[in-house]
Amino acid sequence: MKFQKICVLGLGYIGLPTASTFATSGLKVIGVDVNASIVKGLQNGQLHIYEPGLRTLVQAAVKSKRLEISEQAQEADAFIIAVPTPFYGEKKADLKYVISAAEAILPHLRKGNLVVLESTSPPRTTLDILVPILEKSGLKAGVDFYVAYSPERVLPGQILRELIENARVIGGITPASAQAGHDLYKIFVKGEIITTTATTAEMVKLMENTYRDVNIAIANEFSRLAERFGVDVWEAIQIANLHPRVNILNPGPGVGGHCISVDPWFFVEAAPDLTPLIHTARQVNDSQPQFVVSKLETILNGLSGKTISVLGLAYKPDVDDLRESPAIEIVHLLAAKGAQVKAYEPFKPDFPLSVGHMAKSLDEALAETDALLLLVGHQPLKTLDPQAIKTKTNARIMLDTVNGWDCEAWAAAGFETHQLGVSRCD
Ligand code: SAJ
Repeated sequence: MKFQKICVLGLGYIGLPTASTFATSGLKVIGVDVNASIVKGLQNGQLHIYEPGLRTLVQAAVKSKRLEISEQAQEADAFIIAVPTPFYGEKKADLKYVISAAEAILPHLRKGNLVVLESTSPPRTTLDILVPILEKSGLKAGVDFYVAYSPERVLPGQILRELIENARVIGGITPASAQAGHDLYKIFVKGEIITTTATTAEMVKLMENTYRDVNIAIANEFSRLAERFGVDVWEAIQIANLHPRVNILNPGPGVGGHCISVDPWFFVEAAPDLTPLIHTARQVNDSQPQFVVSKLETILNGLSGKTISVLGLAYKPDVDDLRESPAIEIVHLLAAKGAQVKAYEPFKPDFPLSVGHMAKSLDEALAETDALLLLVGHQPLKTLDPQAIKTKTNARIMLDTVNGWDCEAWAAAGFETHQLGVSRCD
């Protein structure tokens, strides 16, 4: 199948890089978002999200006139839906954006078109939700037009490279639909393109993130066991991983972001009777912030009235994304215990924290405090020199939850050192 013009619905972390990459690969692309201020900003070359290299790519695509930003969908050869599938209250998937994007395509759907869903979705969403909406056009899916599911699998911080280089899975509601999807993504994907059924592709996406979540949950549980048995979990994991068939991930203050902390719930919601392991792993990771706060409480002999310098708020190292961040939850738990929080996030120093104090600089966060709590292994935080830090703070206690600091060096600088997953760290 040949494509000249496509319409990408949803201009977030996935839709915007995808639309821009198709445009710079020679297609005419209509990038659609329902948020008027995002549309206006992008039309003027201003981005609402940060991803390395994205600004330059979008500006080049807009300047070439191959990427047009609009609030309205238009007729096109293919439509890509890349809207969020958030979670609400009871850990249930909210498909309202997928539904409204499909409805926005309806008036423009023509024979021979391809519709691709990229949003992470519960199993069977393409068949049971998307297809019935599109068939309200009077056209028959798989006969008059093609439908496929192709999940994004790119890592925030590496999106532009991974979009092109990663293997891509394309699941069609028919083999011809999968082939049409293959022909579309072949335009820029350099990694292998694997075609399969739509429901398989949906499951593959959820399985990848669930596998990672379960692996991190076991690492977090190992960190608790190591503390109980007087072992350094970081050393133990490193040694275990020398086994050729073992690859344990890292413990930490919890699992955040909008993917790994959310996607496993799609399985739990869809089949609660079949998912005790997945459910428990989610609970283990969700309780890790509480574990960190309890550890600090023990170290400080209570938290009430103490001032804690929280270093790092992002959901993972070297990104400015704070969505579902365990660090934010830790701030709330500390405040609930009566501690004063001074938080510092080098990648987003102006974040509007609802409790505690957001320090504009590291020096401000370090002054007048009782303990330093490292929650994110950002490069600028990992490389802090304890000898220099001790001149900026009156705190002499530190707790490192990400194996970011060298205990010996901090102890040599006069700090009482503590690490997650280690019974004694000096
Ligand atoms: N984390 C740990 N220990 C680790 C690794 C990660 O505690 O060893 C934590 C991080 O600090 C973070 C969370 O897990 O809070 C998730 O971070 P991540 O880097 O594992 O993953 P994401 O959410 O940034 O991106 C994932 C990726 N999925 C996989 O690696 C299987 C990415 O490829 C997906 O495209 C993305 O989810 C997505 O959009 O679904």
